[in-house]
Amino acid sequence: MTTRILAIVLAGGEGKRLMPLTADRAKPAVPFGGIYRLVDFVLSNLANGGFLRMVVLTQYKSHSLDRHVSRTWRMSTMLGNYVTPVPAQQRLGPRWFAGSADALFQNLNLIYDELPEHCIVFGADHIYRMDPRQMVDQHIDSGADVTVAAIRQPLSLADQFGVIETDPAGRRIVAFREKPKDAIGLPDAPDQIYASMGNYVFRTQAMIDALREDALDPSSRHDLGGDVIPMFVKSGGAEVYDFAHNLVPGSTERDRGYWRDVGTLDAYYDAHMDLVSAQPVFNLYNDRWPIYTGHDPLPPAKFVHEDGDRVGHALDSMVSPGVIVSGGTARRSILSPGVVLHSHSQVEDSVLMHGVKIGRGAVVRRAIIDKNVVIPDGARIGVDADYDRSRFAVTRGGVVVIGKNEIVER
Ligand code: ADQ
Repeated sequence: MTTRILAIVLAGGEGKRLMPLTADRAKPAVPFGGIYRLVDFVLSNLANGGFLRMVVLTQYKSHSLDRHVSRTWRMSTMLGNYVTPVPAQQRLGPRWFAGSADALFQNLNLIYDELPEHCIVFGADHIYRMDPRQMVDQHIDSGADVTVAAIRQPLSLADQFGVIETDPAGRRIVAFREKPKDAIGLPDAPDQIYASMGNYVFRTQAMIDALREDALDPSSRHDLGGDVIPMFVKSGGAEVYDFAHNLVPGSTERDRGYWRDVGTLDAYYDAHMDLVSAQPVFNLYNDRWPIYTGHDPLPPAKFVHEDGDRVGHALDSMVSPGVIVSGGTARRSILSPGVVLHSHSQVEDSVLMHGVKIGRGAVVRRAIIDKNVVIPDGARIGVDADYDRSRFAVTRGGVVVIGKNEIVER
């Protein structure tokens, strides 16, 4: 089955709402959970499902994304398998992709090369486990032109998603509105909507026809959700795949159906907090459906005493290789590779990215700190809201965010 299917991962999103984390990297390259990058989740889902021919369409600030994908996702080509990052090549003129549909249109040559019967087109910005085989099976059995994966979400978030209405049987899509401001709830749950996950399976010829038609339309924004999926809805060829039915090998009832769109800094932060609780709602410890990644060879994490009475320790936290907790304390936090906590430092409810150094006696609470930032001895972050707001980005939810090259003064 898999030889007739090409997987295309849309990884060109700019991720403006994740600034400053996307100041010099593409959104799918944003680190997550200490050792991963966002793109690892979709690629792992596809690889675990046996879809081993993948192209990753990149665009904005794609250097670290390209490097990560080519280094980590190198596969044996002997069996015809590959994961290839494809940068925007301006094949159709001196312009970048206008939107996700234009990104596909400009890369139709990849499809003509492979001649797959169906194309999986998945986004790269989500934290979840999904067995894509179950969606593909439904798509092939139903004969739909496109199948759209969907999940229930709160009505209050309707303007961030493609909102789907189905026929009474719950399969055929009768309306698809991209980010509506006036959505109403579902008949059986007035505070919920049925949201597109931005994951699609297309019959290839139907996709090519729709993309060509869209390309000729001067009023189109060339967006899959905004322009192309509604075309399929009109012709009656769009079906929904209900993510609630997806069962991933090794998953528990508790983490079944977990899916987070980490489009905003608060959502990104919350998804991390989902990882660190003692009974995490998203469990990374499932060796039947591993999330693959790659990082530098580093020694194991180390916890050391300093000053006699200070014992370096971490509780309800994820601690990556290369971390040294030297007489400091971490609680409910993510410590990425190479993080160092010096004596008497306290880190709570925080996400520390690669190589962050926390100075002696410093306090860090409810913060996201990007790569290699040095927090000086005695500094206090997340303690005094006015101080934080005068110096750093602070999210609506009150999380302090310190970008990659910011200098933090004491
Ligand atoms: P958004 O995420 O807002 O909504 P978009 O910004 O187009 O839509 O991103 C979709 C995916 O395509 C992301 O993975 C992004 O990285 C990628 N992408 C965006 N522009 C691209 C480009 N020019 N080239 C290559 N890749 C690009 C979408 C759907 C909604 C759905 C939500 C679910 O449009 O209907 O509800 O995803 O999160």
